[in-house]
Amino acid sequence: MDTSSRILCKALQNKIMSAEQAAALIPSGVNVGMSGFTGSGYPKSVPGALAKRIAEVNREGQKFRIGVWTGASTAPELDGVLAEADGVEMRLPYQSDPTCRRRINEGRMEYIDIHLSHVAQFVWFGFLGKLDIALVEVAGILEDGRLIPSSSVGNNKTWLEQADKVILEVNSWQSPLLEGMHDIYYGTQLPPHRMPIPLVHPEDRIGEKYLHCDPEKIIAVVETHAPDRNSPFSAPDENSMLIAGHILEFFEHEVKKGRLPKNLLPLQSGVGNIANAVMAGLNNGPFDNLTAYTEVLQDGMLDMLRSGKLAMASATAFSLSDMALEELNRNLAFYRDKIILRPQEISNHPEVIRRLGVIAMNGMIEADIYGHVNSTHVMGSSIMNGIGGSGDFARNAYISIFMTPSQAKNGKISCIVPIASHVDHTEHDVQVIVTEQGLADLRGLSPNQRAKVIIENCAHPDFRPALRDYHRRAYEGSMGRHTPHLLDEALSWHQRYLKEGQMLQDLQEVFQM
Ligand code: 0RQ
Repeated sequence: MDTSSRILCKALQNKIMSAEQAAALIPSGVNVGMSGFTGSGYPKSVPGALAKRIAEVNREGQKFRIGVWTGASTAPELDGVLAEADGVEMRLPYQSDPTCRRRINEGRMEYIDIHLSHVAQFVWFGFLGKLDIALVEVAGILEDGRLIPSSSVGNNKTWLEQADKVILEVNSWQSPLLEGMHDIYYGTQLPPHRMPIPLVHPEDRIGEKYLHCDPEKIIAVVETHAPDRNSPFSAPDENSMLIAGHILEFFEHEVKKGRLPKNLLPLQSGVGNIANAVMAGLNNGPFDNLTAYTEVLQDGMLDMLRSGKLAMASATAFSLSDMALEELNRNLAFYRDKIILRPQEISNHPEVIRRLGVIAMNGMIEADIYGHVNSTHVMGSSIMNGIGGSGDFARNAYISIFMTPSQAKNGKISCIVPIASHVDHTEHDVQVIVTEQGLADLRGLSPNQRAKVIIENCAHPDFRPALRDYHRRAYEGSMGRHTPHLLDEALSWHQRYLKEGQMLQDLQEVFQM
């Protein structure tokens, strides 16, 4: 397809230029708000051209660095190349790129890990400093200058409104049928003028189909034809299927008790193996007419839309494997009226999540025996990805579920620990913990009651005796018995791993230290 047919606005046609020319308009020291959310809708060509320029300047001994703000994680063509060129001074609000992770853990890149729903308002409030340039992928530009959003919305509305200058990438690889799938809400105000978000069902449309941008701010338009990053799909492993089984059993129990309706409540699910296994379980399970109010739409949800189990899904981005992406694009006419893509401040909005009664299901690194959850840091200090949207959903959900295999690193590390080495979700935001061993329903339990259920239902049998022994001795020996701890000993649990040579090597492999 002729790429220029995507740029219908005459006034912008003389701004069309190459990625290299557009990258030359980005100086050192600026903050750039880029599109992109879990590998979809990120700019495909300007970051690469910019990274080349940065690497050249840095080789000459100068320091060329920018701030990179996005929706969430992106792809090697954005995070990877810029990190490799050592061109990122500050990264926010979420990443999952190996090179980026290494730079952050080496102390060579600053990183602020932020609740995804907070980013837009933090920029509006000015908490993060000035946003100089927006670099946003779109699927097309209408005659009147309105923009057809791409396969993710993320923070694009805010970037386009707040940045002084705008660079657009128009990607003709994105299906033209994306037009009309988005719902961009322009009604958010700052306090004290803020009004309720008028969204009461996941399928409600409260905004517009297009993004707006002042044409005067647009300094470059770059044409691209490149696919989104695909997350490789691996068939669910045994542990994931066991975890999914426990969750389905729990849902059936809750329906019987009258605490969940027969079609459950809107589902939020993280990405990855376990999330896909839960969706596969639901696809073959007894619940019909389900809905999703989530951040990312992954393979499992697409299968459920196809089978009809899932009536509709609201998200801010796609996060699909190769195969699923092909299926989506081939049959977009079928999917388009069942999917709504919104800005992440709405997909992750605490008010809406609370109102809808979302069931939140997220992965974790470890949980402690009292129910505090660590989603982000290995051994308390090395960042893995970030909190992402897990906090937006966990705190405000009707039921907040965290899931992990009971052990990591071939059974050397227990994911149930005496004290979490870093806390992202406190005991107050965690209602259910699930491992392949079983499910701990923590609702209505005190810390000591929770400890018993978590150890007996979720910890691996190899680690249960040590955890029971710790809890018993802490109860006997600590100053207070409400949440008993022997702090020196609790913290040395993680320290012990780091002292074992092989263990340290295993972890170094993960973090490429
Ligand atoms: O490393 O692959 O080298 O073995 O961590 O662990 O079990 O594959 O799990 O991919 O689901 O990721 C919390 C990171 C889990 C993710 C986290 C090692 C383990 C493995 C990955 P290897 P798994 P997952 C929606 C919501 C925060 C953001 C979020 C995450 C690697 O779910 O980033 O929820 N969550 N967003 O071996 C040492 C432990 C370990 C450990 C696991 N206790 N100690 N290493 N690992 N547990 C999406 C968005 O917000 C965009």
